[in-house]
Amino acid sequence: MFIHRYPQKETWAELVQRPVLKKEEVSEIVSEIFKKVEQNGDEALLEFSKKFDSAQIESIVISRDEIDQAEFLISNELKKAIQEAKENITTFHNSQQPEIEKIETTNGVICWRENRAVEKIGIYIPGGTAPLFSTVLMLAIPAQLAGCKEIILCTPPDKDGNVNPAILYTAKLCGVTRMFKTGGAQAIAAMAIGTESIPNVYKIFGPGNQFVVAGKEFAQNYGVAIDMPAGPSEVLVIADQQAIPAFCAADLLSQAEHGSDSQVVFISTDLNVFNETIEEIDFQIKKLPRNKLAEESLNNSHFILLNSIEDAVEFSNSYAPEHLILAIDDFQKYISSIQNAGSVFLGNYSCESAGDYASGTNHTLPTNGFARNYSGVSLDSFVKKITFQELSEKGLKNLGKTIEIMAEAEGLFAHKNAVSIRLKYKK
Ligand code: HSO
Ligand code: ZN
Repeated sequence: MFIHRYPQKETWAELVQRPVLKKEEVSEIVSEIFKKVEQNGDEALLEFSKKFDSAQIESIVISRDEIDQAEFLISNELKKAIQEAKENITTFHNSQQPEIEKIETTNGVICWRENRAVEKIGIYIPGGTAPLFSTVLMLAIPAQLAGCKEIILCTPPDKDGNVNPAILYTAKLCGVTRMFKTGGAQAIAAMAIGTESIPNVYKIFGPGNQFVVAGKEFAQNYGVAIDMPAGPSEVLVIADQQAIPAFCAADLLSQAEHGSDSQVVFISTDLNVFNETIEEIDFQIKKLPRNKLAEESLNNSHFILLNSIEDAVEFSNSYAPEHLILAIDDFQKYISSIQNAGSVFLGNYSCESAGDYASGTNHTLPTNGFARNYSGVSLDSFVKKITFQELSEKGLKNLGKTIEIMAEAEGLFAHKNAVSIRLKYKK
């Protein structure tokens, strides 16, 4: 934990840096994996499962039966919770459906845009210690609302060849059309290129380790789009004198437990809250099963005392956190000053976990400073917008001269003629 007491503004640029990962080695491995998947298809995926997941599986296709059995392997309580989260996420994302508005830009010239779903999308869900079935909700729900026809899911098997039933249950509930047992960069390669069993898709979504992240970057060479560039998960908490240290500590730990590379930043304008939050972290971390990961991530985290909330917001804007928690009294006053953040949590009761699971907002958000230029996943991520226009004869008469003059000035006489020929036309 790095503690900074009232650091000079000149030092902030250094504090907002994320650790830079060495990419070359990973890129080489990923490019080899893509080659193998391209050459050997399903066979390559089975081999990679043996190598990377220590799983001996016969098929990468998750059978109907396996999917249908999943609901009997999870508790009714969990099913109800997933259902409730699904409702809120559906409500929020459905409100993002656009209304088509036809605009008459000038007399007789009508323009509008219509959404069309990306027809085939792929969702990647990592395996490992935390089975992120909540990410299935965050990706499959808007995909289905947008009208994506094919929604496939890849997730790695455990060493017994099984996939977490909560992932399968949630995927079925949210309209995922086909599911496959394959993980890592090879799963990304399969969705980008296609294999005997896995259809190639047009856009790939979902989190993962550095191999998955590199795989998604590589997939773009195959004409596939990705949700956004990725990095480790982050939270920045701003706390004033009325913040509750135990809450702040819990929020910071909730992010820190994601992984040893999670980024956690705490800023306070109040010395007591600052010190007590640090004490609370020491106290709460002991009880966490994932305390080793949380501890490692906290070792690299910044705890900063600043003079004012204005300064804290300025710092946060230059850090551009994935999640920003404003545990401050008068948060309304600062909303318009927040320039760069993935998702913002207002007041003492808005914990990040709410957005991670069930309030309705999406938890797939820009990390690594990309909140400066990217939005989180939303309904828009699953559609393209097509523009339409209709000019009447009168419309072209109105606009024709303008187009002709511009075309001529660009030296493009065929363009000019496409207008002139119509203006001269006698029926
Ligand atoms: N905080 C993570 C999302 C997540 N948390 C999933 C729990 N499950 C990245 O925004
Ligand atoms: Zn989380």
